[in-house]
Amino acid sequence: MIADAALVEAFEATIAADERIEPRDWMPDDYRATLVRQIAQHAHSEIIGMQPEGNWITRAPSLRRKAILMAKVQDEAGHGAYLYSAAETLGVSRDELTEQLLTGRQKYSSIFNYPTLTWADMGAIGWLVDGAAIVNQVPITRCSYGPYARAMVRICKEESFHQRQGFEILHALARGTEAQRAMAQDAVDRWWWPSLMMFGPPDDESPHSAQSMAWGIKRFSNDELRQRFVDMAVPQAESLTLTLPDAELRWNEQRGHYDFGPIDWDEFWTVVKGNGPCNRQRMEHRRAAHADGAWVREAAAAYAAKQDARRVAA
Ligand code: FAQ
Repeated sequence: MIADAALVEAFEATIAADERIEPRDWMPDDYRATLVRQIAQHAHSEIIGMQPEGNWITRAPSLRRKAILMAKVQDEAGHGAYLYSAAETLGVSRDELTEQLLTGRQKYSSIFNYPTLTWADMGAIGWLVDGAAIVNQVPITRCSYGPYARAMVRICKEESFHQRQGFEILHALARGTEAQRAMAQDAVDRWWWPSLMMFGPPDDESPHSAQSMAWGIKRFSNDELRQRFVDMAVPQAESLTLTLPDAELRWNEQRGHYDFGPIDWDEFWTVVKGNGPCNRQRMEHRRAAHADGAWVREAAAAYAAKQDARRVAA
């Protein structure tokens, strides 16, 4: 009992001092569970997030565009791998996490349940989806859990590059033929609102925010980060000479921020509950990829066992 109180006190002192909790440290069960939930959801998002863009690798308009897109999709796989490793430091195995995704017990980001209909969607995903991801993730570099914070440093650097390449795709299309420009505008029109939804429900309907902020897992609320993203995107849209599909979007001198129109939260929850345009397709694809990869996992395990046996014999 006395030891428990000392452990709680040490944990709280670390959080209060804005220092990092490391895997060896004692932590409350709920803190651990919250981190597993968020990091796993984040990792699954990176892996499922490879599908919408993977869809365009064979149809990229030039060799240069194809090479860049392939590198981006590979980066997302890498982000998934770092994040699964960060989650494993909390005592869950990668197999368990994969199982939870495949059985629908853990989530992935709503955004990856929308279809990629044209090449311009590669631009809109890079600019808006990676842009929103950066705004959300830069504060996580200061998350109270060390392995998650450190994983996020490299991830954010790569996401910044992704965002620029998306912007550059749209920049080229917006200055291209009339049809290319229309394609760019259509992609932005379709991806704008789902990108705003990425930040999660409004603060007064976000069950986890208050506790996650008290623990230093989240540094800003969902609405604060959403506003930061809108403020960043509006001038960038102007420089692209594209419009954002919101008639209520305007600068509010008093607030020092852009006002924006209401978000369709019914659409968000429909997608989160599994009934978005591509939820079933994404999960079927993920399940098939997992089954197809069984022989690779078996071969890797057999090779590792052989290496271990050699080491023991030596
Ligand atoms: N989608 O109480 P809150 C990327 C759920 S970026 C689905 O506010 P929390 C890069 C939430 O889980 C995308 N579900 O929850 C990339 C909870 O449900 P639960 C990934 C959502 O955790 C770019 C419930 O709603 N980024 O992959 C969503 O405090 C391009 C109540 O919500 C991250 O995961 C949503 N959008 O705040 C890859 C960032 N929002 O679990 C490829 C890290 C909320 O109780 C291509 N995560 N929910 O059943 C976070 O910052 C937080 O988890 C939030 C949600 C802000 C997403």
